[in-house]
Amino acid sequence: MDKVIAKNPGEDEFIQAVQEVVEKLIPYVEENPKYKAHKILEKMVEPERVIMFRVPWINDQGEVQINRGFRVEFNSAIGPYKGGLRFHPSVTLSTLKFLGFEQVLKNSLTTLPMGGGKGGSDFDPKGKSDNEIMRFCQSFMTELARHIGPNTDVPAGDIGVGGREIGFLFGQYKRLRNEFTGVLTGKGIEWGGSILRPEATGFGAVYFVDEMVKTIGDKIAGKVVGLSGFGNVTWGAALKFYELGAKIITISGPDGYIYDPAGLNPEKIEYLLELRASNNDVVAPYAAKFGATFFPGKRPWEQKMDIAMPCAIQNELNEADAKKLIANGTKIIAESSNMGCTAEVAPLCFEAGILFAPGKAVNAGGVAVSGLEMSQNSLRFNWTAEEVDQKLKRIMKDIHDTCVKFGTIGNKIDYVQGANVGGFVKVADAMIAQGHV
Ligand code: 2IT
Repeated sequence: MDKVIAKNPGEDEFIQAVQEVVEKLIPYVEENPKYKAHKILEKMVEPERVIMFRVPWINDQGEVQINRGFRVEFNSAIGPYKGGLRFHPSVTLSTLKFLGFEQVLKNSLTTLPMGGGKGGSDFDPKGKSDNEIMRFCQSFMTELARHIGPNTDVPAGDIGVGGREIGFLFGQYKRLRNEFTGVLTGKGIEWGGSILRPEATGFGAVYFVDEMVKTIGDKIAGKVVGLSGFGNVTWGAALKFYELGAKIITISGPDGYIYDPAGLNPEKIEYLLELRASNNDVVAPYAAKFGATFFPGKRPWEQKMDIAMPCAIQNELNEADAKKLIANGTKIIAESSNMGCTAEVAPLCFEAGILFAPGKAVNAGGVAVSGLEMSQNSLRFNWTAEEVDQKLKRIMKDIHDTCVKFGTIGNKIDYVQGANVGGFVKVADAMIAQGHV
């Protein structure tokens, strides 16, 4: 860790992500000296390649704008680099290195042959017109195109990158290369996308939580659920929680959170899509429309809930929030955003005897269905919703089984240890088999 801190100065998020993983891996590596002999941990914390580039574009007023673009190609031991693109003003190299590092282990957990990577830009989509978004995406892809490909690196969406952006990015790649390939996932259904990819992260997270509640002899029906965010992940999770009979009482945005004691219903859940499409990054209008309460500048974790699921961004649930949740009787905290909780939260939950699961396990359904989209593109064939859903369920159950296998300590499950060790083994063994590269 001293070396990682010295080599990556100021990269707090990356250091946090590495620390959480390494703490859980060291005992395992000590028991299995081959990993130490091959310096696998030291290799894994160094990305295979980092690409950083200028993204110039012209706004609707005719002014030149300059953003910074990135792609971190972290690890290709078990497949092409795979992972999303994040467009958000908070994006730095540290953000994308933490996300890329997490993605390596997450993708390994899915059981599919995907390496790990992440990319994006500090571009802020808030308030931008469709034409501005298109010009930005075209400029971004003009550089990115030379580094990616269906057998090399396959990006997808993340915060700020949804179906519209993937469309603009795909169009520009196809125009530059004159190739119609599965170079991106999250494509529209009519042009190579997989059915259920938009729902997959949220659905997968709920399937995972369903496995978690079973371990305590309980079920999702009747549970009170607090979600944060109002984007793609929150939408998918809300749909599935509602279908399974849970009551969803909160959503949130950068402006504050909504408390809706009556619970979200399909009409309210569909309204999230409208809020997102407005490009304003606010949830306040929900309160006026549906007669709920808006708490400006606050986070949902002060409400009483059985299941808390952060679905927005990293470090959005901290130690004080977790203490409040535990005192209020919360039984499960399941990260659906990547590293949704600060470092103190997982150990606190373990001590208190409530279940905590990390993002790399809980939210892996998104990239898993991206993997299924890649398979369908290679087959030049489309699976039905039932086929994709069944495979997604199977994968989430497998990930849960892996967490139990590697994370059981006495009569408790340490999902953080289970996910980290379970994700690590396959990548580490592949790295050893492929020699010092
Ligand atoms: O964090 C994630 O796993 C994603 N944003 C999805 C990545 C993907 O390649 O589908």
